[in-house]
Amino acid sequence: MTRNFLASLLLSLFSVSVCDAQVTDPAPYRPVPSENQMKWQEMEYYAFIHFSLNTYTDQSWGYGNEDIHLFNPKNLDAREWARVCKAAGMTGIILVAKHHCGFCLWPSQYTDYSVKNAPWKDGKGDVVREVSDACKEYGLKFGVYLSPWDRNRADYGSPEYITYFRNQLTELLTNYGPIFEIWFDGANGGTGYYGGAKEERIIDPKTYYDWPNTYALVRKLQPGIVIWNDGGDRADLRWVGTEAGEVGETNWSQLNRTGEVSWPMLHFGLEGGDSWVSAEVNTSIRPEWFYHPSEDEKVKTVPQLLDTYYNSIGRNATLLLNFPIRPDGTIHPTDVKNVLAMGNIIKQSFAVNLAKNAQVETSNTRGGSQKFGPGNAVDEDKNTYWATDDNVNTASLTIDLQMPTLFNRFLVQEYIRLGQRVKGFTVEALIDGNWKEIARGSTIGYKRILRFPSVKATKVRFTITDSKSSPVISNIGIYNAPAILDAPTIIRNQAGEISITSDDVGPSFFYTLDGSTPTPQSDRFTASVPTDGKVEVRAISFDPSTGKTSPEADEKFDVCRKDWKIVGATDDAPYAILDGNPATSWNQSKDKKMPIDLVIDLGSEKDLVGFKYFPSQGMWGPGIISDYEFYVSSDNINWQMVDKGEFSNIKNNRVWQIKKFPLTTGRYIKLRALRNTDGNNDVGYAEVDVITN
Ligand code: FUL
Repeated sequence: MTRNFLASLLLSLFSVSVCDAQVTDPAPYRPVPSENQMKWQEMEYYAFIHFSLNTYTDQSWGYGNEDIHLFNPKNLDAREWARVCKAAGMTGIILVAKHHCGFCLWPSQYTDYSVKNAPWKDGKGDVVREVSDACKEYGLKFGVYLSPWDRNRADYGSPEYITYFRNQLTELLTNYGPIFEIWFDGANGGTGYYGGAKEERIIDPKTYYDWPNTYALVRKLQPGIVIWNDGGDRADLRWVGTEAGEVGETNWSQLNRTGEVSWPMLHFGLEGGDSWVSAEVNTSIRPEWFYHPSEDEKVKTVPQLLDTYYNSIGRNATLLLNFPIRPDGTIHPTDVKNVLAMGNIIKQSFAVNLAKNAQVETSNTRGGSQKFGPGNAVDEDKNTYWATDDNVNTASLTIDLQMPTLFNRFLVQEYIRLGQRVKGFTVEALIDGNWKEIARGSTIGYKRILRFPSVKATKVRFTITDSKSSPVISNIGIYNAPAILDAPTIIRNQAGEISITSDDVGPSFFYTLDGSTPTPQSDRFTASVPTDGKVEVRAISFDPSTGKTSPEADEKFDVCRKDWKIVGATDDAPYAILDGNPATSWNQSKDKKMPIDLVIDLGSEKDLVGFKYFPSQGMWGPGIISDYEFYVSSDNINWQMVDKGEFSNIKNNRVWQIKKFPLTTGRYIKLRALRNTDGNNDVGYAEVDVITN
């Protein structure tokens, strides 16, 4: 190396650094996340654990007078829960320390309604301790759910209860090490045991808990915590408006500090909101939160879990996935199997980043400086980023894959420490010399993952088409995930015709009607299949290009509804209730007042032992029935009430409600709505069905 060359190299290095030093960092686009929110967002995926007296009573919400002696989990081993969570790729566990029934999983000194008076470990047990210890052992973070609503406490509704609530918070936040998140559930006030008063107590969730002081206590005891609160003051995180496992595709990590939060704000965030409030998708691996043996066949399948992953973590949210614990203290093997399989597929899907350290070029780089160069977007270093000049809000970055390469996932992350900016982007692929748009999205935020059918391309062009300020991109990944086939959806319409569909592109479907396992040698579904009477339909999707089959879908249909009539119907609209399609629904007329009846003529006498109600899945005025009575009649004049009760937790989890009653013969059924989840007179139904003997 000559002296001259060395000198000029030094000079050029010097001038690069001088030049880089002159190029200032992009100014933050406010609001920006706090350090606690940042650490929490990077956790991405963690578990919820629901376990309480409800586990022993088969309830969703305990009333507050459940017998404490029921709590005796013979095989509880929190290390096993932690092992599963860790192996599934999760980073933490949030334990429900106290649900609405008031029973405490730790030996609180402020109540007798806790594990200390249960037979488990002769009253010496402490589930909170066991889970926090197990988390430490497995390198997981630990969080707690403490229900503000307490249906056991005599003082609930009075100022004394707030002291009790804060005493409990203090116990949980001082005795169990660092807590990464606290969950204050939104369900608040209503009927309950309340120390024997057995009445309804209404509180104002916004004022009753004096959230500003409660938050101050929480933050003092746990400076590293994030607060989730659906019921009261704006906290650090937000609910996404559903427990179905998805946030809006457009997802801003902002809300306004004050003012009402509407459903769209929960689901999509608020563009331009003045506070950083990120989204957490909470959903259960089964339909309900607590364990119900009747749901052993309803554990989310691997494709459903993957969908949840892409619809949460892939849309700028975190995923809080719930395991309902069984009465013996263990997680059901199906839940374990599915969550581990999901974790494996995620691991495989993102194992090889085809964009890593690839050659990249851009339409604009901030100050032409290497410090903000496009290479930062493909170096897998979360602390470096590609940025454009101020006021350059549209730009593209092209990744050269060097040779035709197969892929089906595009991952992109903004450097959110400087705020969330991007409003729109496209992904194009250079296929056989031609650019083709393969995907597009709106917001990005912390992380956005797009899925599309596999393409083989030599280059990929990522274009930001709209941004609130000059974009700052910390990471881009391109992956080829293994093909996944969803279990197909089976629908039977009122005429008894079966149809089979799925969200996948290109699979064929095979089915059986005789209860046998479907295989690619079974009947192939081509057009709707007529059926009559009770029938079990089992079906699979099949990918001819790989020979792979999907998990099986299995639907049991009761009597055919061909001859059913909705009494009083003047047009076809109410028949959405009987069309077998859970996505369509019908609402009673707006001027009716509770109680509101739906009467169905079954066409002939039937031996009835139960009924099913599937609430409307719609966003607006769905009219979800919460309290009902069910009647049977032979003549539509004399009615016998055969069941009465509540659809617990239906507001947050709009799943099939199945109610059984003693055998009653009749031709007419009447579902009487006494109350809905919004306390108004809206009543809607997606599906109503009967269970016959
Ligand atoms: C809801 C509760 O009412 C459910 O029982 C469950 O705990 C869920 C996570 O939050 O609002």
